[in-house]
Amino acid sequence: TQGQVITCKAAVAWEPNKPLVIEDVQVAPPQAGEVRIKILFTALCHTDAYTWSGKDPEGLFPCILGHEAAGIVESVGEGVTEVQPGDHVIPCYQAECRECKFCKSGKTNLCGKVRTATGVGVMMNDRKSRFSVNGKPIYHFMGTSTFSQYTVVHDVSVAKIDTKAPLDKVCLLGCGVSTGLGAVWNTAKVEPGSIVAVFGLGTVGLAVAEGAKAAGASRIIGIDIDSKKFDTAKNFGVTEFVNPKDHDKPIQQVLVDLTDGGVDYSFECIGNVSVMRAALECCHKGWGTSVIVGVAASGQEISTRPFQLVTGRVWKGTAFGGFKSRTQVPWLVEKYMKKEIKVDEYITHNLTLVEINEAFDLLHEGGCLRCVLKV
Ligand code: NAD
Ligand code: AHE
Ligand code: ZN
Repeated sequence: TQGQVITCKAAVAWEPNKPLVIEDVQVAPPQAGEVRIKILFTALCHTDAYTWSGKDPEGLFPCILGHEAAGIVESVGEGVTEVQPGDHVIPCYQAECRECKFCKSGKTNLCGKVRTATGVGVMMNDRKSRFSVNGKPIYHFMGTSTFSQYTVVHDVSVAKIDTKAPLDKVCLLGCGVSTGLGAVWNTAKVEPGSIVAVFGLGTVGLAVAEGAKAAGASRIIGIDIDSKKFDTAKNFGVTEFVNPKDHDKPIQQVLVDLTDGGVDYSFECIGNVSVMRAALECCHKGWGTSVIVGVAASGQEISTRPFQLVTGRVWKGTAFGGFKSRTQVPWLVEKYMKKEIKVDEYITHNLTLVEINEAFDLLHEGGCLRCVLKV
């Protein structure tokens, strides 16, 4: 198949909010600096649902969504040296070129090399898509497009992993689990003894709790409007549970009262701007740090009284938990193989690519953390 167009099945989002359609998609061969991957497993993340909903200002249609996956390299374009056909890989929506201003700064995991292309659904080389259906181009998504049996990505967006790692599990390290852990370890840098609040106990929030437990937090307070989340959350390290619906006071006040003045670290893992405000304002005066992880819809803005920052609270955000993708995803896979981090526990459902619309329905039900699709 090397150098040839591959026709395979992919789930195409033709329009926002309309059911995805399994199509025969033509996938062009990888050009210079590109890698064609046979995707074996992909999970669904809330961000896929967000873009599908039409609320993502970068959302373009028709497109192939999906960004939490694992697969095997099928072929590589000219000049690609770090991976070869047969390598097991995780596609990374957050690239790492190791050469750009961002990568060299030592201050961020963001990479500038291909971001202008991935934000508009094309490849960097010729600003075109490698996907088409009957000659009609289909946009890429996040530089990954994993809801397809084959995808083409930039070489700077491919993490090569241990061939012994189970791809049906480690696909989760392509987004949600890594993001939650990294938000705690890299962005907040939670210290032993800290009091931590986690808003939203989906996969990302639970991974925050797991990361906080590993970092030695003394109290991990989980906040969710769905009380059913608490039983599961205990297994990920949450020590106390607060449902805002059980209180008349604003939730930030409830937390300040519970913690003698506020928490040391808080994490917003929902994508709701009023919760982001509460997460900042429940932080302790003088040092409390709040990290925004959730993705909020187009047009939404955050606000608080500047006095909150004047008096020492710090507001931060994180993309992919601050992890350098190509370097650290293989390390996360190793940690999973050594049973130092959980992954299996986040998988509540397993379906196949053709059942993807049911999988999206599940994502909106409380009982689903991650649904892994066999592609
Ligand atoms: P999810 O839908 O599984 O989890 C969200 C949780 O929040 C649910 O348990 C829900 O009951 C709870 N919730 C909803 N409204 C609430 C409220 N008002 N107060 C308290 N709890 C509330 O989603 P997920 O897959 O875990 O993703 C969480 C967020 O993180 C999404 O916005 C996603 O787009 C974003 N995300 C960001 C990054 C990043 O790199 N920054 C990476 C992955 C996901
Ligand atoms: N296009 C969206 C941005 C969405 C966003 O913030 N994405 C996160 C990853 S979410 C994964 O589930 C991210 O990494 N952002 C950094 C980047 O460069 O995109 C919008 O709202 O505009
Ligand atoms: Zn995601």
